[in-house]
Amino acid sequence: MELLIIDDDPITRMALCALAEEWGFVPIEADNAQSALKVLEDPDPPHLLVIDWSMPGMSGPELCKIIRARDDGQFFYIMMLTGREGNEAIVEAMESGADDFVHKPFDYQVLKVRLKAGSRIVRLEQTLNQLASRDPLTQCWNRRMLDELRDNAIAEAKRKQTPLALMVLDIDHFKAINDNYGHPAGDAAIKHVVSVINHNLREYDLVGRFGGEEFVVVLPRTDTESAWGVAERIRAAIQFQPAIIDADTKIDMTISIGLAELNQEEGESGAELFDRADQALLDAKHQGRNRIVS
Ligand code: GH3
Ligand code: MG
Ligand code: MG
Ligand code: MG
Repeated sequence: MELLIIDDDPITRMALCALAEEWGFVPIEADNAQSALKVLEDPDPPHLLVIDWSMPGMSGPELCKIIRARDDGQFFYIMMLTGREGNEAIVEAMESGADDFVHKPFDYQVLKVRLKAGSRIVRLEQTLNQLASRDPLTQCWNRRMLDELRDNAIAEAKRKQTPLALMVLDIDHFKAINDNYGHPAGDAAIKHVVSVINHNLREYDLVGRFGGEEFVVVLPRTDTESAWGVAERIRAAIQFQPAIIDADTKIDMTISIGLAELNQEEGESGAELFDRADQALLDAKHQGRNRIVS
């Protein structure tokens, strides 16, 4: 686990880095609050932090407050280090948002066990986050999370005046696949579809599992024409690459796709955009399946 060490004193920083490595952490250094905040801007930042109290520029407690004021859902476990004595310092540190507190000069063993305790909490939080946001079968976003990410992407599209497209994909006659091959093979077929979808997307596209065999894909910075190209690649890949279940079982499948581009002029909401794509999916089913409708 990464450990971000924020301290203006190079000797302390070096000592903390050496110890962190010895204790199995991956240390990252910052010599002031500003550069620490830069490190924390990373989309996948360190979640365990050791912060010195007195630093030129911004102090440890001030930095804590700024980190706690973030509203991006990232979790941070903060350990404050200080030479200050007494309960008042503990109260101030923890009121500013620190989770724990160790006096300087610190006892190695005490710091070690407290950082281990912190890393357990970080791991627990990561597990909870995973369970709350991912679909357990396919690991793509669950419905709740995709709705939230979809609405964030739409807000950004409106801000930047960039297009955004949404597709709803549904496996054709999936009931027959379950009936013919059994439920576990059906599950494997669902995973195959997600892997094909993922192969055809960019890093910032979003994939969610909405129902049993229904998926939603959000394509930021994409208009109808480009989205159609993506949809067609996915549709064709599903049709021509059967799901390989085992040495003697291959399942041929097709999918239908409904596609809609965000209507910026009408100030369309995420739910309205989804409804239009879902309606297009219904049309695709009625028109005979294995096709795209927008
Ligand atoms: P259509 O072409 O109209 O979409 O037909 P369909 O049979 O795919 O449609 P329907 O939505 O009626 O059937 C979906 C089936 O998916 C019914 C349900 O038993 C099955 N299913 C839902 N969730 C899962 C799952 O997690 N695993 C498996 N194996 N099957 C699932
Ligand atoms: Mg200092
Ligand atoms: Mg279906
Ligand atoms: Mg369905």
